[in-house]
Amino acid sequence: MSAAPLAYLSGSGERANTIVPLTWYVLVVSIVVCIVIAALLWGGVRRARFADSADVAVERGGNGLGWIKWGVIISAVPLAISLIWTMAALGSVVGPPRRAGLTIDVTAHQYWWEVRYDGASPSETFLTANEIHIPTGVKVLVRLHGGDVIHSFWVPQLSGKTDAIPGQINLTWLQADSPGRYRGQCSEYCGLEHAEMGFEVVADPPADFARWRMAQLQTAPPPATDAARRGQAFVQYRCAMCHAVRGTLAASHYGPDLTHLMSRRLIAAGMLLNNRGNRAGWIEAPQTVKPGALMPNQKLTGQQLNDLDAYLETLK
Ligand code: HEC
Ligand SMILES: [Cu+2]
Repeated sequence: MSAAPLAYLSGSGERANTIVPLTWYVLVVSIVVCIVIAALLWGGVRRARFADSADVAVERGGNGLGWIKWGVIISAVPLAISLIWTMAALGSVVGPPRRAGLTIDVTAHQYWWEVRYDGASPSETFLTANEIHIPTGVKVLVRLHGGDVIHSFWVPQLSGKTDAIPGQINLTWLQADSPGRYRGQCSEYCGLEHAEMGFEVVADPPADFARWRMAQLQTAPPPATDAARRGQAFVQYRCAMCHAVRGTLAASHYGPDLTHLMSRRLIAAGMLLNNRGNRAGWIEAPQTVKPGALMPNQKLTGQQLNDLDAYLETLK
């Protein structure tokens, strides 16, 4: 498995720290309920088995109302606790932060995530995909857009789920206490590759985040070798109707922005490690790797693949 686990029983930020204890409470109560019910059932079955043989006439048993009364009282208490707790937890995490340190726009597409960082001017704006960088300790407002159908944005260790709906902007927020990679996942069925619509939130100390942001702002460097030059020409001719590489003629935002492809740990929305073999396999036959993804198989020659990768490797 190439990705960080989709852990949801531990939290790593203000929002998750509010939600996770509630998750544990409901989990423990559910387990206790299962055990108690199973024990009662087992007891009942045993008693029936050891009762006298079948030829004894069925008798009217005692009054069962006591069981019902106590059953209701005993279940009402943990249910009421979880109701009140849920409302309190929702109340404290649901609203957007009054003062967000950073605002980003995330658009959910079948089956990947577009991430947009806006700056004071258009030249400070850039796009990336499937890897959301945030500074630690900062409340990050995320504006969620639906690119095609309804998706849902979920990073269990940092926040609850929020839908991304076409034609509407939903707000959620992230805040990570400690640096790390936190796995996220689309959690609203959106089509064939819904299960492979993952992403990662990368929390870095603010200075590292600032460095990452500066690096992302750079346009792609001009290719330095013949192979890379051929690769770039090929990208502009074959991939440019769907992909952008800033600083070149490729400028479509139908698919992920490839300007800094090599800065990402994973490709194909959290599915594959970003290494040479996986990149080649993906570009050659995305429909084998991720059937239903909106990138057609490219049917390339070995030479074309080599040139392409020689170029893609310069996109740091
Ligand atoms: C018809 C549109 C289309 C064409 C043409 C296309 N792609 Fe894609 N590409 C996509 C889409 C959509 C995705 C996202 C797929 C997913 O993850 O579900 C993608 C994903 C990728 C990724 C993974 C990016 C990431 O960060 O996850 C790479 C690399 C890539 N394409 C390279 C190429 C190259 C190189 C070419 C040209 C040889 C090409 N693509 C042609 C639409 C296209
Ligand atoms: Cu989805």
